[in-house]
Amino acid sequence: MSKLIVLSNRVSLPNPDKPAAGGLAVALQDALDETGGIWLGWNGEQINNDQQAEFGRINNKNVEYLTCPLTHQQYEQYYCGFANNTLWPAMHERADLIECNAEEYETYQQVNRLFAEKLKDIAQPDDVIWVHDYHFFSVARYCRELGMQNKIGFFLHIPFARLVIWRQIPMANRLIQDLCQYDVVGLQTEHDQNLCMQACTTLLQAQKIQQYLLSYQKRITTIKCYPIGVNPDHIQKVARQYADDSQSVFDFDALGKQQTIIGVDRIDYSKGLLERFNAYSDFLATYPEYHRQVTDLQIACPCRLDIVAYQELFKRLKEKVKTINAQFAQDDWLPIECSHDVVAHEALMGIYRKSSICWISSIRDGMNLVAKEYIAAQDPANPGVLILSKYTGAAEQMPEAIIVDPEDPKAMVQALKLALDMPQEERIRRYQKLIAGLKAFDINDWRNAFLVDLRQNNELQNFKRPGRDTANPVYQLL
Ligand code: ADQ
Repeated sequence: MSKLIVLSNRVSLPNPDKPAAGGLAVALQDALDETGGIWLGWNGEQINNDQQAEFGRINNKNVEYLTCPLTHQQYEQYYCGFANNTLWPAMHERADLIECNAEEYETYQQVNRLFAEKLKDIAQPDDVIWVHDYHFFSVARYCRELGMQNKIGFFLHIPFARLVIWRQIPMANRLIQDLCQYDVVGLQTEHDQNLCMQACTTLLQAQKIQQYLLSYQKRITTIKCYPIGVNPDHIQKVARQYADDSQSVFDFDALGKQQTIIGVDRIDYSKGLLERFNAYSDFLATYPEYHRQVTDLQIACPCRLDIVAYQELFKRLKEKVKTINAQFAQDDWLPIECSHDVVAHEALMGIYRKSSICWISSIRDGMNLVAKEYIAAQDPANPGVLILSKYTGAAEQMPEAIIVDPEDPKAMVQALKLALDMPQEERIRRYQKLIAGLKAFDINDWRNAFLVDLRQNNELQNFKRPGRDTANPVYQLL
């Protein structure tokens, strides 16, 4: 059987000394383990610009992990620059934060080429390559230039930008052309799938030949949504085990009979953390009868702190928490408890189970796995309530959550009130639909659906394009 090669910016190394890996890392490791495989990417370290990057190798079971450092310049211009200061804000509708710089784009291309060259070194002709996320729009182009005919798939974990945003990026056409060098481009939602198809047909005049198929130059690319999921059975089991974890970052016993709201986010402007804290503050001001009856528990991990927008957000967030606590705290009650720690996956599942409400307020979000993890972790007999931003990919699949517009402060306050007051019967009714949805398409289904389409794309490449030979049997199936 051909092996699977995964490329992602960061590689999740199996490490018994670190907090347990989340569902995505486990699902990819399982897929690699099944067929034998390689996971390739950056090791998180930096070297001097004049040093030569060398790949390190770790073997675990059937999987080989190949990682290398980036030079300081690559880190600044590829990672902090074009990936996170151009593409990330573009995809998350923050046109005001897009910085577009030709030199950073060149370095982004250089890093994409570097990983393509490594792929060329390690891949056999029948190996299947799965590239992850916005750091690597152009890898397939370089692989093709190096003569590789392998099946190469791309999954975008974040939203796809609208045309009006792409038009603000001078190198948009080039990037979309590069995307068409993949055999399968996977998106999180139908909405993203449509935006991606539209960008290809409008910017490149590529031809849509069937619901999911695009023809551009000599290649047929599948453009299709594969909504990422979680492993609900596993989460249910560990959440039960860890619900009474005495090592938890929050002391639930000390909170007594209070209701609790959990929020788990990287500190990123796409997550709407300030909008949520503002709404919580409005709620406490409007409904004083809830003081001492509810506590907001926030796990907010800082990230990308070498980027100014992230440093500023972290600062503003800490100030906001301080202000709300100073305004409303009473002797034995703190309205917000906030932790900036990385929490082990199992412990986090236990925290979800103990929390009455999970409040997700992203301004834009590819999927939002926290929403799915929270539901999977609930006690079926007494489940909590999910408040979910309409701007998450998860909202497309979880309509039984309380769906809210995080940019509408009044709607946010009312959503919280509704969640706090929701009777048990109604919570159970919503939970049953939500958990059935999670089980119907879990993380393994996501991975398998993508890989099946990627492997099958083989047959599509051989069929003749419309207008030439419509008698071709494969064409007639389309
Ligand atoms: P993220 O933006 O990181 O992911 P999300 O989908 O919520 O967002 O995933 C975060 C994951 O990290 C969850 O599994 C969560 O449990 C975990 N996590 C968060 N904070 C943590 C902490 N402090 N300690 C331990 N674990 C923590 C990107 C996209 C999303 C998309 C995912 C997956 O931005 O839209 O859903 O990829 O495709």
